[in-house]
Amino acid sequence: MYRLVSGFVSHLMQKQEYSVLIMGLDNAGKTTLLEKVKSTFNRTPDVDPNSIAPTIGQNIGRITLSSTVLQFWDLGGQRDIRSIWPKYYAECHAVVFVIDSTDKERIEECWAVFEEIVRDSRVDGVPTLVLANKQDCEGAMAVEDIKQMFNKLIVGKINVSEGGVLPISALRGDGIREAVDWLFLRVHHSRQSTPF
Ligand code: G3D
Repeated sequence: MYRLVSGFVSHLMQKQEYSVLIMGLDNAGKTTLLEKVKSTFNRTPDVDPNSIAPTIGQNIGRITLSSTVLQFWDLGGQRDIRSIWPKYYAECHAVVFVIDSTDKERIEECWAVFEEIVRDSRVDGVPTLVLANKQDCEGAMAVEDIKQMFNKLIVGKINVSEGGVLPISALRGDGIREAVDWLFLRVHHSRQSTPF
């Protein structure tokens, strides 16, 4: 009887884990985002942005929200590293694609890379959130313009069943809670809603 009850209790206490991939071009602000998510939700001190080095391989961060664990994977964005991204697709529950809103020169490359991700059948039905980062910078592309590009270039062409675009400043922390709330709500309804 004790075993039965303790088994039931530990089942109730068990946290469901979901995996979120953070992708985007190099310099988009992926690692800064991950560090800000960790410091916001784990109440750890902010990391000095100057100490953030380019990602070789991956950075991982976990946060716990009530009975849910979100595990974030910050995959490096340099061209030669992007080829490893697809290896993670089959196991992910959500995709975050970070855009440097100040980098108008690379916006086409950015959408091309994004399109390649969402065209992959392994991310079919996976909630996909585009974050228009660096909104604190003067001259940054407005989120409305980025949404329009998203609608024109992406929606309708490919199957993004659950997509969204939100403005953030990873450096200042603006919009971080809204972005995590968006993910939290959707991972539970994701195609691959079976947690790890
Ligand atoms: P990456 O992991 O996508 O390659 P990083 O990008 O997180 O390393 O960030 C690249 C640069 O952009 C860093 O500046 C970082 O401080 C800056 N950055 C990231 N997010 C923001 C933001 O929201 N606002 C502003 N103003 N800058 C941001 P450095 O100078 O270290 O290259």
